[in-house]
Amino acid sequence: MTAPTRSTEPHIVFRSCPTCEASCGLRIEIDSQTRSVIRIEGDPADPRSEGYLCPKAYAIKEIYEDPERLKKPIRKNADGSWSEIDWDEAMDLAASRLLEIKEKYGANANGYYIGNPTGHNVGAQLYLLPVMNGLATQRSFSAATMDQFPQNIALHTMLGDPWMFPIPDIQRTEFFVCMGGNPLVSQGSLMSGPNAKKRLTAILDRGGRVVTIDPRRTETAQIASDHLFIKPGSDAYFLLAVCQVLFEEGLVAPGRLADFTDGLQEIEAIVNIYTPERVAAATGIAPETTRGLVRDFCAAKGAWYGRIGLCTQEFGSLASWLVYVVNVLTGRLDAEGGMMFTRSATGRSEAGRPAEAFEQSRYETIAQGIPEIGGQLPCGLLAEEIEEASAGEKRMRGLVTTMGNPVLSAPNGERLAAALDELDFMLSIDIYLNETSRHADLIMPSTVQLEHENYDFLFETTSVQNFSRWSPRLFEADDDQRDQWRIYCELGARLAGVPSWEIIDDMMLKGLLGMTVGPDTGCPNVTPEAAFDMLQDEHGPMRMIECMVRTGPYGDKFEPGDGDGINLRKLRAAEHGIDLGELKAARLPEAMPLDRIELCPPHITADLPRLEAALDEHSRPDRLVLIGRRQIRNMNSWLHNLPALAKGPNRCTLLVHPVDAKRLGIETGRTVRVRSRIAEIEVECQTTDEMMPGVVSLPHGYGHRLTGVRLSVAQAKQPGVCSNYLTDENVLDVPSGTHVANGIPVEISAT
Ligand SMILES: Nc1nc2c(c(=O)[nH]1)N[C@H]1C(S)=C(S)[C@@H](COP(=O)(O)OP(=O)(O)OC[C@H]3O[C@@H](n4cnc5c(=O)[nH]c(N)nc54)[C@H](O)[C@@H]3O)O[C@H]1N2
Ligand SMILES: Nc1nc2c(c(=O)[nH]1)N[C@H]1C(S)=C(S)[C@@H](COP(=O)(O)OP(=O)(O)OC[C@H]3O[C@@H](n4cnc5c(=O)[nH]c(N)nc54)[C@H](O)[C@@H]3O)O[C@H]1N2
Ligand code: SF4
Ligand SMILES: [Mo]
Repeated sequence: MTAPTRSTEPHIVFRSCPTCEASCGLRIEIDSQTRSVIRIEGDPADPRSEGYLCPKAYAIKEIYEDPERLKKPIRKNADGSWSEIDWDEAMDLAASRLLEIKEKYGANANGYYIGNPTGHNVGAQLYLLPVMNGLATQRSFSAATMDQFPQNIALHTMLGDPWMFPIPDIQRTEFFVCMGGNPLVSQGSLMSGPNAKKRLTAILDRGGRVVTIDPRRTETAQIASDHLFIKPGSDAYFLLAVCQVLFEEGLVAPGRLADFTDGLQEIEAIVNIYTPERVAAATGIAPETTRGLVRDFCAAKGAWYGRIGLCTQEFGSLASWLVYVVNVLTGRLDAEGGMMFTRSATGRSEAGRPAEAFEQSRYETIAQGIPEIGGQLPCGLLAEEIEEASAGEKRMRGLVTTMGNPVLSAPNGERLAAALDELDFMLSIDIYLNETSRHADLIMPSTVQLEHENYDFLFETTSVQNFSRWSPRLFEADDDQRDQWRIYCELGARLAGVPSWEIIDDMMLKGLLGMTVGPDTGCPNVTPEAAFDMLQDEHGPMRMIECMVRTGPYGDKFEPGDGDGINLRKLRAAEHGIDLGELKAARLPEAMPLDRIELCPPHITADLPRLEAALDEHSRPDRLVLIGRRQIRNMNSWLHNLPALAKGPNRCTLLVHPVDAKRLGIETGRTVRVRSRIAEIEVECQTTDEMMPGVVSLPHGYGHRLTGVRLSVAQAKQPGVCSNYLTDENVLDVPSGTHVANGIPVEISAT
């Protein structure tokens, strides 16, 4: 039942949009005969998106149709040209080269980099393990260290689960503080909910306030009730001052959280010296403004939220942690209208799950000895780990990049591009011959979203409303295409010397069943063997999802009959998804793995001296720093080859405040030179008072005019320049090893 039968009539299929976290419901008219999409509209019957969609809804159609999308593995010839090869040959080549490197130089001579679309593809998430186990290397890199990793670290050390994100209850809040996020463009991150504009406007309509704190007057700021400019990278100072005011004015009121929170006295001692006056020069926010905001927030039912602008900055962990601290001190964590926790259908936030110990410094990078944190190494250090000149004999010689484009997305892409050519072997699992995969020896493409089923596995844990959603496959792929999970499973089997991928798949499923059904589990009336036989599919990710959903909090527990519980059959029949209701309050402490909230985790507070030492530098009035900018028609680096999304004028422009522009002698339309410590680029300038003076902004994900890429639309329509050539890979948020993509010191001059 996974594919629609081939009918001659055009017909309507419903699925969720896999392009951003919002996961809007789409109503798609298709012609199965020609395997083509006729029309995409918002699905009015989707309980979450109610018909909303954004221009990127067309991405799935255009990716599916893109003539430059790869469908078969291609291998690089000695002269640099590419030839298609079959899957068996491709798998043999990849496994033999990676194993050869492992045998000759040790497991750590291989490494991998995992990119963002992983989060949008359930098969990719569930089946990474066989590849990771097969490689068994410590050289693990991912886009996380350019993204949410500081939040993972804060949650891991405070609650015992790095993935237990508190989500703003924007449906009920009366006072929403949004720092370092632009939900009108991103559609909400770790706050997944279609139509952010409608949801935020509703707060204002019910008499509430939306306060954005951002160095740019963003699209979100323009509909908000209040906007405060803040100097990039100074959020931790500001949030310490917020806490100082809470204590000074007797506004600390953790409520029921006090019963299971440690560190309330410690935080008071920490924040004591950070008066709004002391940090005002660093933040650019007047002391009375800070005090007024704190008083108003405490007087209303509020949620205080921070996102990527608070993560990928010099003090990302401190800032991310302090957002949670503010919510605890004001009793807003785990409370209605505050920051709440989802209860996912796949059972990943249930009581009783064990705390995964927070680990760090078990090993280090070769070149500089930068410690591993939570199993990750900073992704911008990939290059030096590969270079013979930096890492010598112990360098990385084999690399797998999958669903990622680090040459554009990670710091210092120019250095990375050169380093990739030093590798003995590189495999890219990607659908395009792009800035990163052009360096590979072999590219394995997966099917794309319309060619496989999906389940919103990650975003049911980050949604502003509980839901469970399966999406159908719309078109059968060609016989010789492979789903992402199959590629992983097959590669994993070959790396492990297991005769077939089916064995690996069954082993994984049986492992899962062993933990979730049988005596001493939530499903005591069924044995793992019996449950195995009851599953709908023969293989693949939906089998695992079926197991998780049936054993999860809303599941049928493998009980006979057609009770209220959900199962895969019901999910597959629910073409608009299943609404599981509003987020519920008071899930703590049961739903967190630690017994008590650790308000001041030593791993994070150890970074406070670094923050204190930087106060004078941040207070300097003459700093000029660069921040990023997301745009409606982009998704990081990879939608620029789609005609509908690439049209229009050049979007890769440097925004500069008119006062700065005048001082620098530059103006709109002029090409200007931007120099950071590591590089210099030239880019078109656009002046606007949206920017805070002293701050300039450039979007990331551009820079497509490199030789050897097969992205003709992107190259012709939106080539842009790569902002990450300016991102210094050696400047890190210390507790998380996350890179600093916001607040990069730059110099600007006319060309
Ligand atoms: N300066 C700056 N840099 C940033 C950021 C920033 O704000 N500023 N943001 C960071 C963030 S948050 C992120 S998440 C990262 C993203 O970093 P990456 O994940 O490295 O980059 P993407 O551009 O998302 O690349 C996605 C890749 O996946 C491929 N792909 C897409 N769909 C499929 C598929 O179905 N199968 C396969 N096999 N491949 C597929 C695309 O062709 C593309 O090569 O960028 C980070 N970089
Ligand atoms: N259209 C579109 N949607 C996307 C993406 C996309 O590329 N395009 N990417 C997706 C991904 S991978 C992610 S992770 C999410 C991210 O989702 P968001 O976090 O909402 O992303 P941004 O729009 O980058 O918002 C970051 C904001 O932080 C501000 N900022 C920069 N530096 C600082 C600082 O030091 N302090 C403060 N307070 N603010 C600062 C920036 O001006 C910007 O407004 O979006 C997702 N959605
Ligand atoms: S907001 Fe996100 S999920 Fe919704 S249509 Fe646009 S890209 Fe798709
Ligand atoms: Mo991201």
